[in-house]
Amino acid sequence: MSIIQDVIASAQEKDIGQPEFLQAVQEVLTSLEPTVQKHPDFVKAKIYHRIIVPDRAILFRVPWVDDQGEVQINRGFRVQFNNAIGPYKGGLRFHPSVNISIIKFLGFEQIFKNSLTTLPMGGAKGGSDFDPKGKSDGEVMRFCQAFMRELYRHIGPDTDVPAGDIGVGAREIGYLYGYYMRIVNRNESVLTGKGLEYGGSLVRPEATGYGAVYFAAEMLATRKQEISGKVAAISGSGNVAQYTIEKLLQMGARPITLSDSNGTIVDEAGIDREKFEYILDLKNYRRGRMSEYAEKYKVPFYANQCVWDVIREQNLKIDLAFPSAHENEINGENARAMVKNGCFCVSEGANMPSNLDAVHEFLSSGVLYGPGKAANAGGVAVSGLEMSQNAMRLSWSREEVDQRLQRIMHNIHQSALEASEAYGCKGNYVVGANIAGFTKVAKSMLAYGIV
Ligand code: NDP
Ligand code: 2IT
Repeated sequence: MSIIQDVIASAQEKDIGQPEFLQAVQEVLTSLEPTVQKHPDFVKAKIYHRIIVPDRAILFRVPWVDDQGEVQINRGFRVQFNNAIGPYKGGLRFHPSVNISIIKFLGFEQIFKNSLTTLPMGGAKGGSDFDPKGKSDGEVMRFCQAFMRELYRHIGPDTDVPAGDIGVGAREIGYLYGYYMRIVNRNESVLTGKGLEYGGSLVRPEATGYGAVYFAAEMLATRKQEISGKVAAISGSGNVAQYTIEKLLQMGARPITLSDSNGTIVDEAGIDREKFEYILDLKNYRRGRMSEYAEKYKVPFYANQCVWDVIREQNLKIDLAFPSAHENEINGENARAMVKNGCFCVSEGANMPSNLDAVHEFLSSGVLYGPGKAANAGGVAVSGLEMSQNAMRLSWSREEVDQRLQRIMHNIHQSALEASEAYGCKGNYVVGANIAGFTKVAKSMLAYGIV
C-alpha cells in the first residue's frame, strides 16, 4: 500500500461518520501522491499522517434565550487545524447542517488555501448548528454573545482570527466582536470582516466573489479567452454570489442564474446592475427570498431545485459556472450536463461545491476547473490584508486593496499552474493548488521537528 493510501485508510478507520472530511482528505491526499517520491524527508517525519489530524478541535455548549423566553441550546465548534505558517485563520459558519465533519473539512481545506495566498495564516474553521434564518435581531445578538462567551478564550490576534462564512456576515461579526471586546477589554484584530468604522477593510465584503472572477479570467487567459461576452451561471445568492455577479457585470459577462435553499431563478435577459442592487437590498437588508426576484422581474422560478439540476433539465446553455452556495451542490450527472451545454470554465466560489465524480468529469473533459481553495481564496486573502492594516493602524484605499487582491489571485493561479506543470499534469489546478499549498506548510512542519 502506498503511503498516501495508508493515510487515507487510517482516516477512513478513525474518522468514521465524517463523510465531508473524508472526501476532502481523499481529494487532497490523492493529488499529493507525486510529492512522495520527491520528499522522502516528509515521509520519514510522517508529515502526510500528521497533516490530517487537527492541532485541536473544540466543541462547546451555546445556551441562549429566545424571544419567547425559552432556553435554546446549540453546539459550537472551533477546529484549529494547523498553525505552521501563521495564526489559525478561517471563518465561522452558522447553519443547521453544521457538524464536526463539515467543520473539519472546511478547516482542512483552509490550511492549503491560506498557504496559497502567500500570507502568514494557518488553517481553522468554526461555527454552530444555529440557524439565523427567521430569527429576530435580538435573538441573533444573544446567540452571538453566548457563542463568544466560550470562544473568546480560544482566540486572539496572534492565536486564532475567525471571520464570516455561511450565515455569518457583517451583523454577526459586529455582535461577536462587540462582546469579545467587552470581555477582554481590548480593541484588537481578533476577527476580520469587521465594519469599516471599527477596523474593517475596504473590499473585504466583495473579495471572495471578485477573486473568483479574477481567477476565472486568469484561467481563460491561458486559452486566450476573456470574461466579456460570456454567459455565466451562479448558484447561491449570499455574499459570494452577490459580488461574483457585480464583478461579472463590470467585466462584461451576462449572469443568468441565482438560487437559495428554496429554489433557482433563471433570467436569460441577464441580471443587470439595477437587478443586482435589488438583490443586495432583498438579501442583505430585507432578508427575503429569490422567489421574490422571480415575481418582480417575471422570470421562471424552479422551486426546490438547485442551479445545476435546472441547467441539466432545461438544457440551459452556459459558458462559465460559479458555484457559490455550499459543498457537494454539483454531482457527476450535473457536471456532464454542464459540459454538454457548453460550460468550459468552472471557478468555485464555494468550498468543495463539486463532488469527486463532478471533479473527475470536469478534469477529464478539459474544462478549466478552479477548485475552491484556489478560486475563492480572495476572501481570506483580504482578511489577511485586514489584519495587516490593523497591525499598522491604518487603512488602505479601495484601489490599493483591490490591486493587492488582483495580484494575489494572479500569483495563486501562477503557482498552481507552475506546480501542475512541474509535476507533469499542466493545467490540472486541483493537483497544482494542493501541491503548492501543501509544500510550504509541510516544509515548515519539518523545520519544527516532532511537535
Ligand atoms: P451566505 O450565507 O452569504 O450565502 C449562502 C448562500 O447559499 C445563500 O443563498 C443560501 O441560501 C445558500 N445555501 C447555503 N446552504 C445551502 C443549502 N444547504 N442548500 C441550499 N442553499 C444553501 O454565505 P457565503 O456567500 O459567504 O458562502 C457561500 C459559500 O462560499 C460557502 O461554501 C462558503 O464556505 C464559501 N466561501 C465564503 C467566503 C466568504 O468570504 N464569505 C470565502 C470563501 C468561501 P439560503 O439563504 O436559503 O440559506
Ligand atoms: O472559506 C473561507 O475562506 C472563508 N469563509 C473566509 C475566511 C476568512 O478568514 O476570511
